Amino acid sequence: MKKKLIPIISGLVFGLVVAVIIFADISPGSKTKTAASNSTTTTSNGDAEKVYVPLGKKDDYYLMASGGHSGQLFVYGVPSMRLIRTVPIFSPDSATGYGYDAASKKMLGGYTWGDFHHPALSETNGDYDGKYLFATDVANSRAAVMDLKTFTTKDIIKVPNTSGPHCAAFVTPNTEYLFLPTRFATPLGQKYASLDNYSKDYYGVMSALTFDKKNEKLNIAYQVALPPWSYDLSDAGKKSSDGWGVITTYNTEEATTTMEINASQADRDYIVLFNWKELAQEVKDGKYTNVDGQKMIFPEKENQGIYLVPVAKSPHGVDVTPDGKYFIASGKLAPAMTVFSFEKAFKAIKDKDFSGERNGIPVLNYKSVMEREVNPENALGPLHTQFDNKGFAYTTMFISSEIVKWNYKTGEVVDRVPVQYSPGHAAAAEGDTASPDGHWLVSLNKLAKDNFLSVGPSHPETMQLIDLDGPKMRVIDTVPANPEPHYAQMIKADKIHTINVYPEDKNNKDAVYKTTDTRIVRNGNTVDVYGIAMRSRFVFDSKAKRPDTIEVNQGDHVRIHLTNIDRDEDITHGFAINNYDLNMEVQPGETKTLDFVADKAGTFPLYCTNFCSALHQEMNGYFLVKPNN
Ligand code: RUQ
Ligand code: CUA
Repeated sequence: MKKKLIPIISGLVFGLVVAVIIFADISPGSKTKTAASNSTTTTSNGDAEKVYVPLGKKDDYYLMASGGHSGQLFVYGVPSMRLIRTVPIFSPDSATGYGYDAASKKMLGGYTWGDFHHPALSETNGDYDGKYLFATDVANSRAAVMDLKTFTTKDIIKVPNTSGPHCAAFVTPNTEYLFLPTRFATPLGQKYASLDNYSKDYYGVMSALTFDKKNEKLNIAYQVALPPWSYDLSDAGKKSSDGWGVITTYNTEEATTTMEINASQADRDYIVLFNWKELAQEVKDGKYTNVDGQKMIFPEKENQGIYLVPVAKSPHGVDVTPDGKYFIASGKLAPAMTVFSFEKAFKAIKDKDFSGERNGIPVLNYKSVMEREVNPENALGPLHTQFDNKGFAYTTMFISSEIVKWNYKTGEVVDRVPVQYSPGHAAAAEGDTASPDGHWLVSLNKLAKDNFLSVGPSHPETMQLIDLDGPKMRVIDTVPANPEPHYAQMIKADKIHTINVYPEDKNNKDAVYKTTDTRIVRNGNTVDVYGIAMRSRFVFDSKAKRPDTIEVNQGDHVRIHLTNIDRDEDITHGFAINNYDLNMEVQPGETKTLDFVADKAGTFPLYCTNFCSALHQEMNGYFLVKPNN
């Protein structure tokens, strides 16, 4: 009797377990096992400790997350996942006055928004060097550079002949170049051309930018008029593949309407494999055409360094392995990661092992270059791959909402973990350098759904911190993220050396460092104010009856130069003119200028917008504008 009961009881228990698992599977946001995985996302107390960074201690890593169509960069600390700073890059920002003061207003070039997808940290020998961060704007075709000493934008360049540099920015191992291939094809100079002549008149231009460190300026070295396809993601070769770059393409069908269907017809698209050292040599040898002042290479005319590698239809991400030996394309529409060998590609190029050509560009034989195809069971929508220090790759699965850990040398899938939900990119610690750190992976998820208190029909995105140290991946923290981190890079904190205070700049004619040097200078209709901000007052003219008042005539061109002479870290002052729609911050030691026409007559209080001292509320004065008549 007893013997018979045991199987019945164990059968019941088994049934219960199955029921729990099934229930867990259908309950959204479940924190237990899902069909997609044999890992769990359950967090325990030990996990809370792992992400807790006590007061006085700091995070180990900076996570630099692009802000998508906010045009900004979001800086997080890892493992705490705290948002530390928002750095405006492509959009004006009321909090810092970015886009209001003369220098940043000029840099923004009149644009009011940007769409920032991929940050790229500067590199030395294939490792992040902690000096600069590059950004590109899909919306208005710009590139920018941010200085990591101050976390401020230093230069923005408008890139001509370019429509939506989505698949940038990626830097070469010693930041020789920053490549910007574009998402949309247009005629050169974006001139008018009928879509009926798309294949003939349209191009997908890739730009090669250089960065002049001394002057902190971006320049365009040359451009390449690639076929009118969409260029999606890119990466630079390293070590044995240094000198090469890879770019995924879609719409090699050259569809001009209903892209969703028409750009997904062909079974194969391509990876563009190019040698930037050879392209630079071609430019040096004068093998280019001048297009609106740009050195344009037309591959069908002067091609030595560009090849096509066939890849499963509509690929998205392409990532070079840390050893520089392989590049991995992810399927988007094909549920596979395809590993290609650089060495095999170089041999195919040498042997002219081509299967044909497109637009004069040789197509390499797929079989000769492909190393392996990896299809994890039921894993759908692979998008992007990151790496650790143990030879493992981590690929995001957008449709099946998980991260797949696999060995790129054998193709063996070793672990899978569900994420909530629909990851786009992921960022591993130093994850796309020549020497990744391991430890942490952050999954950048496009949908939050039921993760947080509801804020209406639209929700934030989420970032999930995944612990890579144990035998299995474990999701140990989920935080809301500002729309929309397309990509992020994680750099070791001790590589970044910020300054505490801006040093005195004797060459800056706008700066004043002593109250007695403050003055208001009139020159015809132009009024220059050389003022200072200090705790807790403004001084515009120390000799005046009211040193904190500026008085001008209606219609005057006014330039207010303001130097913050507080030499204490974090004592930032603001300067706003009430009802004049003007504001800027001035960081310790910094000088900034507001440049405007005083077209409105009246009495306008001016005040400090950044809480700086116990008497911050008293830090105000008047801006008086005498009417014309
Ligand atoms: S993309 S979610 Cu704008 Cu980097 Cu792939
Ligand atoms: Cu200065 Cu508040």
